[in-house]
Amino acid sequence: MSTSQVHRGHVARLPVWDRCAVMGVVNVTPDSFSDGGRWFDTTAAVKHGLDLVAEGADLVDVGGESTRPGATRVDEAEELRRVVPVVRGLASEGVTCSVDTMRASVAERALAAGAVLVNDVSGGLADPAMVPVVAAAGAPFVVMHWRGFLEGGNVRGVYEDVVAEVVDELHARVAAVVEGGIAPDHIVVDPGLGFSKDAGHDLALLAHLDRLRALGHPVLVAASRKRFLGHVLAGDQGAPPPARERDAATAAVSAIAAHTGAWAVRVHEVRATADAVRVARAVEGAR
Ligand code: PMM
Repeated sequence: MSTSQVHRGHVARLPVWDRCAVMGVVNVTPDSFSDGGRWFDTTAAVKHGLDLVAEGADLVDVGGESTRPGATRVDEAEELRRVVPVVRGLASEGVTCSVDTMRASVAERALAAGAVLVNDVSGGLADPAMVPVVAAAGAPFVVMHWRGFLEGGNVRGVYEDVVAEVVDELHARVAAVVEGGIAPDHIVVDPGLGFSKDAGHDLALLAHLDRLRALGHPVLVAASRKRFLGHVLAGDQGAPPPARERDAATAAVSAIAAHTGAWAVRVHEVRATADAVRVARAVEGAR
């Protein structure tokens, strides 16, 4: 087998994987859109994270606030209460942890508790203290494409050319984050599937991941159980299957994303995606 490999980039201070990495999701929330309420208790959440690693997750993303459309924000004390002990528990078991938060205080405390990556769906826009905190910690940072909170529908989801606009807006955001002191080799970009985007937008972005890769940063793809998959599976007339019945479709996206050079995929159900990224790697190796 040849060792030819797609160049997917490498994030400073994180382990190096020779294939697309698998980021397993632990949502410590009562209301996340796809797995809300199931891992709300600290012990159960830590156990779930360890199970995801046993199933093949390379890193585990811990979040305490749902970003579901229409979700109300949790207060800071509650988010800290949810996230920090779970990060501490997983990191103490040697798990590579990221923290999914829009709050600088939560990022800071999670980093102190052992998280090694900050995943901010607002790319630092929701909290002006976020970029300085991440820069001071020297931590890697996920910059997701974000046009604001999703209150009251999808009013910001209007594009003439979704791929060009997302690439341009991410480019500008990355420049701002670098200006704020985060080193370029610490930055991951993410198209933000489903955030101010409809199914057509999400599919166009997946079809053009190469254009995101051209930004020169590793790309994270988080399609897991999202609305656009329900839309694809339902067809034109049918009702979309519920979120937990979208895992096979999620694994299909993982294979496509891995094949197109994504650095990592973020998923709720790890097992099938762990297989998908390994198959993609084997296919690369046979080129
Ligand atoms: N989507 C959700 C949560 N966190 N993080 C990144 N980087 N990219 C995403 O698209 C993203 C995210 C949506 O919430 P879920 O955990 O309930 O699926």
